[in-house]
Amino acid sequence: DPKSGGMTYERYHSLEDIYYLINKTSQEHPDMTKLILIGSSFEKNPLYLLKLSGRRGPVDKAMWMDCGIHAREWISPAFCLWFIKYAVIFYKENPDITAMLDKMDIYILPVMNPDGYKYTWTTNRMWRKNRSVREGTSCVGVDLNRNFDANWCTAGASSNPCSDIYCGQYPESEPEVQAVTKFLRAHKDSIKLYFSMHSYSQMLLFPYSYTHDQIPNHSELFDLVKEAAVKIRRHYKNVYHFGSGAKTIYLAPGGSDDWAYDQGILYSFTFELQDRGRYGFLLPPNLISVACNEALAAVKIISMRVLEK
Ligand code: ING
Ligand code: ZN
Repeated sequence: DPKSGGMTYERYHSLEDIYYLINKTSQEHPDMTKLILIGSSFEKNPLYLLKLSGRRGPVDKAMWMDCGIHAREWISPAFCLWFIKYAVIFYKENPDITAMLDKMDIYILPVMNPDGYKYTWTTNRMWRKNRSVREGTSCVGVDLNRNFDANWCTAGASSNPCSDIYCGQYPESEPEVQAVTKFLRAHKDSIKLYFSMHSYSQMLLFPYSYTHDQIPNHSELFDLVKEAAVKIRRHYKNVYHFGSGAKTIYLAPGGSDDWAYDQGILYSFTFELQDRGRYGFLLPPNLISVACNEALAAVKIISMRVLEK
């Protein structure tokens, strides 16, 4: 249990602290980690990816996880940091994380939207989008989870730059989305699993969100998220809803998991972490550990099942 493993991540961290922490982790564990710069944000903040690997030779499988697409969803970057810390502490201690790191590389992007995240710390705690500006409007920001090239800007997104679900001027117009899609395209043969972490509402979602149509392996993914939700319910007494995005939450085009799925990453998920609305985006720090532990349990179950296939 990470609580007994010296996890001191029960607080939220500023962007500067997050850069410091992932840099420190990579220096303390050079045998298991590699820091990769995949691009930079609109305001030129770096987009650092941490690659986690077991102490073994090269493997041909990989998993991707991004956090912090949306600025105000603070539990999401907290989860990526929690996962990184858990992996380096419990590799060779916990059988699941050991199997995961022995069989695949894990790429983690702790903050996909650094400009927005910074803005929630300094100016507006409820900011969602990135901070890009363009000519012709005084409104700022694009919803990065509407900017992927997946049925872009149809029902469930907005072409109004002032909207919180603004899709941008064209698909992949945003540097943060460009950096991620470039990396995923270059590694899509090895990446078998895609996870995107959001909050709130406690849901385990999979494609599609851009249409009510079912994906070909719908029942397989349904069984995976169901097993994860049952585990969370038993172990943590918390209810997570599950299913395809369009049916479970709402119609939303241009999302990252739908795009990843259509690129051929057939195990693609979006998690909505705690809570169900009591605190919403303002989840208090004392709830970070349970929120992260239950999400970790879900990531483990799903990825272990996929590795068995
Ligand atoms: N929810 C997601 C959003 O971007 C989602 C839901 C999931 C959309 C998958 C598209 C694809 O609206 C939050 N809380 O951001
Ligand atoms: Zn979100």
